[in-house]
Amino acid sequence: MTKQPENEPNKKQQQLEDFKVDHEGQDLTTNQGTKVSNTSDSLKAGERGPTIMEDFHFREKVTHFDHERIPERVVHARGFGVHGYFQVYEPLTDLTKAKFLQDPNVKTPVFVRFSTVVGSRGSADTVRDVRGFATKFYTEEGNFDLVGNNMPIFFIQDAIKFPDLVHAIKPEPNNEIPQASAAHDTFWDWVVNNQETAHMIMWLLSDRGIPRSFRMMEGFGVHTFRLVNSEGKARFVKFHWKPKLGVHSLTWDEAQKIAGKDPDFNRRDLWDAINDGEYPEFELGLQVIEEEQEFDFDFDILDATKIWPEEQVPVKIVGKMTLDRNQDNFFTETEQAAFHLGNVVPGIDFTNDPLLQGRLFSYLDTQLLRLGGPNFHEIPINRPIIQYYNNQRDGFHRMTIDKGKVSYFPNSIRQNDPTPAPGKDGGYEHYQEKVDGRKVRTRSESFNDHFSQARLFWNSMSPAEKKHIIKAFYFEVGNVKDKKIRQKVVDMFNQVDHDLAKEIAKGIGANQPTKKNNAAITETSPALSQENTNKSPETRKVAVLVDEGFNYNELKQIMVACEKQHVHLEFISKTFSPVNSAEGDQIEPHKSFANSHSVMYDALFIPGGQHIDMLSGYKEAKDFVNDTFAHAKPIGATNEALELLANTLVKNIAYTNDHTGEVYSNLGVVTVNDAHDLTQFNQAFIDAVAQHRHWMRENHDRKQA
Ligand code: HDD
Repeated sequence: MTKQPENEPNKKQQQLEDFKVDHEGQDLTTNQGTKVSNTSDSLKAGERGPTIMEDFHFREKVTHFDHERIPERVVHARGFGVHGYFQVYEPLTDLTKAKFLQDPNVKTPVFVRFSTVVGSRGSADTVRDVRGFATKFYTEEGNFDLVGNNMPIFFIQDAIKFPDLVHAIKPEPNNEIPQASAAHDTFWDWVVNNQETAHMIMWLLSDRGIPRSFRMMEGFGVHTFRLVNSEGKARFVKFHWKPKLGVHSLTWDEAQKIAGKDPDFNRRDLWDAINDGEYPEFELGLQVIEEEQEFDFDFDILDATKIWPEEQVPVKIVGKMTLDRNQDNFFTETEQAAFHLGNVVPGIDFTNDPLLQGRLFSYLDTQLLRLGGPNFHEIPINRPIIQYYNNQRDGFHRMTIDKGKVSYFPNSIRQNDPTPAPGKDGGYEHYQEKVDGRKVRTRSESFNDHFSQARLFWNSMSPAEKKHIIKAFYFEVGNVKDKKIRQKVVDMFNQVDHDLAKEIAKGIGANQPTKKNNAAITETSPALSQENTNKSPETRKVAVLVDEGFNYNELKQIMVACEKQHVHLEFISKTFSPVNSAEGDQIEPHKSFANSHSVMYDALFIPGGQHIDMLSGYKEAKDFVNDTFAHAKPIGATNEALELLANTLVKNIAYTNDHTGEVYSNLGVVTVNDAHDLTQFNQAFIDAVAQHRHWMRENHDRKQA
């Protein structure tokens, strides 16, 4: 990942500057600008008397407070926004006339809002859910919003089902339980009655449903869009965001624990990375299908429950987005951001995907309630970087002062201005797709295969990923009280894979399914497995356990090695008091055991030294090792620290204890004994960190330490 001081103001940032207010060094005033002499005592008739109506400051302050909240988003309520910019690698003139995709020197400002879907605004980040990945490009031709998710497909094929889906998946209406992730009885009842969900359920119950970081997940536009070039030639396209850091996830046990220990885990991670100058980068990828090839596939390219397997339709990487700036104010930026699929620029167009068509209605509609009227495009975060001109007027909170008496078209008083621009002058002209049909409430038969791609996904998973999916079924469906629904889940997924269904049945107390013909898919799509993702140690967080008498020489060596590769170390001790090494050097712990836990880190390192005697006596230190081990994360231990491992789960696998000074690395546990120069050890440990998880260890995590 490149580290670049790219904080130069871009056009969107310059525009936002005009709205920013710095309160430092200022006297307190009312909203009318009148200075206030006392804001802690209301105006009373006598020291112990009643508060009086005349207190305009009291009334203004409390009234404003009473009205501080707006409705949260009906879905994707919990989100976090960041700023950045996008640059195309080379002109895409052949594919599209969209201006922001022509010039590699142009940096188009973007605002990205990442979100969970089901939970309310105050819920936890690490629940099992789809993640929203919405990008607003502030282009010179107006705003383009790519409102996607971290999964390339969706639950349903037609937008008219969306209210049913959301009612089923949100907390059950009688008691608002469960919070934040999919409801149990209602959701699974809905799933078994809507078998088009099969493919999406496989994604949701896979590791993709619990990302390690917003920086480490893919983004997808999901629908099939159109790109249109200046000659009017159109092609079908799917948009992808590929994170430079690769796609990585938490384990389910971690995700649940983090939800309690640090509910802000994903937003904090993003905020910290940007503040530290480690700007997340995502490459934009395009899958393109020629119009003539529309019917060449064994799936319908307009069906949003289907991927275009990357092996069949390669993803062409065309540009990069860099997220380099945190917001100044959560409400005015993240909360007031309004995304809409209908925000497109010339050169980007729609298709007849019925899910896409319905979304085109919903996004504008929902903002009218959420943001209180039709002028939400004037809110700073939503404004395009170019001025808009039209005859729309008035409404709540209108801020633009439109001059003149004309607000209609056509007009002769102002010679028709503002005048519609033809396509050649940049006016948006919809692609003239020929359509002809009867009005019918039916679905195309080509949308009927719900299981082939669900099976392709299953086939493509590594053994560890398959195991995680099965366990996710145990948790999610195991919580369904209605046994009939549980049985129907088994029968439904029997159509994806018989062995999968047998495993599900075992875990949820359902009858074993009878063997049926599964979807006849034997292929795999390697791009679907996270095992094949980019692996790098950069920006990973390593917990280092220290106490009085640790070996500073060892710590120093690992600090230098990790810094070179952008791996972060955090020192954790019993308390926050400075800790002395045997050599007399002092370090300050970043965290104490009370405010840290292994689930907040990607790896663990324990340096040698006399401190091991003390650490061995702490339950928290042992828990750190055991949990890190159980979650298949790297563990490094040098010299005396090996003694600590002997009483933990690590003893279930082979690690060195001999005195040869040789580095030993087994299933992500990296150890060395009798070594002073740790060069070799450090490299082996950082390599283990780059691997992220050592899943084979999951076979060893049951035996008691
Ligand atoms: Fe949606 C928000 C993504 C289907 C109706 N959606 C919303 C957001 C994302 C998505 C990322 C949050 C935007 C933000 O950060 O403010 N939605 C998707 C994807 C879908 C999808 C990838 C399928 C491919 N959505 C979908 C359908 C409908 C909606 C079918 C309605 C028919 N979505 C909404 C909404 C929301 C929304 C109600 C709630 C808040 C908002 O729009 O601004 O209009």
